[in-house]
Amino acid sequence: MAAWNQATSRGGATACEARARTNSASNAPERVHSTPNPAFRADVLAGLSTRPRAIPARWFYDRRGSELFEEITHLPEYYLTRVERSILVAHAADIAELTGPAAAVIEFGSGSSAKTPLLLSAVAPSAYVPIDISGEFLRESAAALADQFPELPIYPVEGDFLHPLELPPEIGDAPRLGFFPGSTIGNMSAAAAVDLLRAMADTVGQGSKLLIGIDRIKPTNVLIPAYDDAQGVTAEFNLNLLHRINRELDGNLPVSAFRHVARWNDTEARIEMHLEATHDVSFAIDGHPFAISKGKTIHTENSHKYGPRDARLLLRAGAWTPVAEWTDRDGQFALILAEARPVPAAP
Ligand code: AVJ
Repeated sequence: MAAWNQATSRGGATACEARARTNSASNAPERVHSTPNPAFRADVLAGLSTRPRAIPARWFYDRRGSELFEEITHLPEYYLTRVERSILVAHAADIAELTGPAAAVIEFGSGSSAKTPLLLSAVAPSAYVPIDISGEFLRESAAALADQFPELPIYPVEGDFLHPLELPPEIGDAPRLGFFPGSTIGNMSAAAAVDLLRAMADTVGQGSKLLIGIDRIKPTNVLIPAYDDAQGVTAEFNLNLLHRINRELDGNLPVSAFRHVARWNDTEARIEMHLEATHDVSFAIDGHPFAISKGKTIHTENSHKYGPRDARLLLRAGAWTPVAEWTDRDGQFALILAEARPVPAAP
């Protein structure tokens, strides 16, 4: 572990826009699976009309997509989840020492993985606040965690954490520990990541901490298979986006005419996923006609990777001061603890 410097300042709470709705774990109805989502429709129609064609990666995660992603996390080639979890296990005591007891753990994205219980067991929090845009996932993961941690107060917040959110007043003035595992930040451009980090700092407030998982740059013979596995699960995950368009947006995309492509973009330091047309295709979505020629792609995901200094620079740009960092023995993945501190104007 490397600890650069530690401060104990705790600042005032947040001034937030009220974009969130807090609710208890069991009071909302199940979302109907195929409810037309106007934002999805708009992103798909716009994304297929611009060049290069691109659809935001967040639309991967319908029910089927989330199942496939869960399957990806168990693949031998997909080291990220396994390695991040091993870092959490190996350094749980160090993390707990630096974060202190009785913090309110604020998770950005509701923790369906095994990582959340690991953190909660390690830091003995006073409350757990999962934030997710999907009320359905939120309720499911909150219910699962409530079984495992019957004494822990859980206050789910349904909302978009890209914007500052109001935290549940029940957490009081407990110190706040943000948790953003999985290198999800890698899906964003550097500019969008900085905006997100600043929104997170606004949500949790000055003096709060953030434990964030960030995947590292590494050789392509490791990176490419992680995003193009031998069993074809990642290909299915990528192609599910086209199935989802057909299911939810009244599309007739010929899914079998597309193939999954994962490539390393060295200048941008990212893995890109694309869906490439294997021959000329034409189709319609909700009555809008489209054509894609053979060899052209729909860009579906970026997964940015960061060297040690890159990651710390990103955090600083996003108003977070790195405090400590843990990696696995091969330096494949980093867990970084940072603190929201005002950036001095000079020098
Ligand atoms: C959940 C965004 C971290 O980029 O590694 C996995 C998603 N895409 N395989 C990643 C993903 C293809 C994943 N994140």
